[in-house]
Amino acid sequence: MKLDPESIAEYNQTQLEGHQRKLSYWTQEVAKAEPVIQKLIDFQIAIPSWALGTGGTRFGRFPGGGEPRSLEEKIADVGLLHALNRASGAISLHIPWDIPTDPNAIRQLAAQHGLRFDAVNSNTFQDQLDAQQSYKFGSLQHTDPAVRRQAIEHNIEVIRHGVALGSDALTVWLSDGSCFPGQLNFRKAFDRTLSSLEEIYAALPNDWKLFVEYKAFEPNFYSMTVGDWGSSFLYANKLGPKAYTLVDLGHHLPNANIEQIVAILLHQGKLGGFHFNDSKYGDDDLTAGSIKPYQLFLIFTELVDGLDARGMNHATDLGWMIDASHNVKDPLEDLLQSVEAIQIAYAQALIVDREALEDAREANDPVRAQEILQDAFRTDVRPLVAEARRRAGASLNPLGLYRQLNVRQQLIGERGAKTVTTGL
Ligand code: RM4
Ligand code: MN
Ligand code: MN
Repeated sequence: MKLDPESIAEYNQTQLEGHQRKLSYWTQEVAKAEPVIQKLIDFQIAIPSWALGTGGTRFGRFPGGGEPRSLEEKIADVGLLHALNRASGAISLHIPWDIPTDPNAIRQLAAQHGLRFDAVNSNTFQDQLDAQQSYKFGSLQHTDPAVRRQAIEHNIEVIRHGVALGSDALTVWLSDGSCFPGQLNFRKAFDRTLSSLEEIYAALPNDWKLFVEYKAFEPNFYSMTVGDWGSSFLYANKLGPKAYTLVDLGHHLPNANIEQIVAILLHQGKLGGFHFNDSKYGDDDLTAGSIKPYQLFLIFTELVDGLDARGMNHATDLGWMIDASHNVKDPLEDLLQSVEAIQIAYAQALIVDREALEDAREANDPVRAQEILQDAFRTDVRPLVAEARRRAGASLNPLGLYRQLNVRQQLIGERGAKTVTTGL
């Protein structure tokens, strides 16, 4: 379904009075508010094509109905999100879950929805039906050169698809590792992975980036060959200037200080991209900001600080993407919530009094430093986020409009109640 711009305007009219009342505090803080609103308008968060359906767990899957059955319908869903919030202007494809058979037509369709193609993702963590070689014991690290060759060729193929779509980055997430002590020679696994990555890197177009994503555990439970930011950083450094580390929030061991990791990677010019989600335990892939909103804010505080220190453009110099899987929520509602949580954390990070914070740090005053951070975190920036949406032509309250229009019911009407989308 396509959202009629009229319905957004009508809905906003019904919300306008309340919105303006909440915004009135900020009208006195124009100098502070205006740049934040503009940054929010510019900031776009990519939606992964595999997050538009119900993921489920290894125990079961409970599809919700009206889920996209094709790449075209996935693009339509992201288009719908973008029409509602004007902040989801990009889509990220996973190959081979979503192979564009007619890239030009797909590109045009995306452009009609105001979408561009974000990083493309390779998949060497599953065996495809027609595959000659198996990834059971790894892909780029594999002891058998024939398996490594297949995985390298697949990544190069993914780059080709990305080029055809106008994407400019490849994300490599490897499930490679081992489940038992003794199973793997760590040094050989490292060297093989590096030389495989080198071949993929050599196939990158000049203006492309390669994102090396790490993950602490799962599906391998004893060791992961790219298991933490240190190893990802090492690969990225050895590969060269087009290679970067990608941080997925759910890929750390419990209590890891992600904001510090982000700060150092950015400081070293090696932070490339982000996968947003939230978790209580591990790679839970829950809605961003649903469990640890303060952590999300602290991460954004480091991001804004680090980006500014390097004179980088917040909106375009890093890859921003949601990486989530939905078990019990309507995926589109979940994604709307995630985008909003990210925008709120970003806006709060933008209003931190950096000069005062730096003074407090230099004076070794942790009390004042905490007050400054929490002052920003406890400020209700939602009117600013809503105002950015209104100015961009989006809904003042995307979730409210989504429910009012019964979008899911309409999608079920169009696509059926029993639909299963490709992906996780
Ligand atoms: C992995 C990782 C990757 C994502 C796959 C589907 O855990 O987060 O980024 O592509 O899941
Ligand atoms: Mn990820
Ligand atoms: Mn993950």
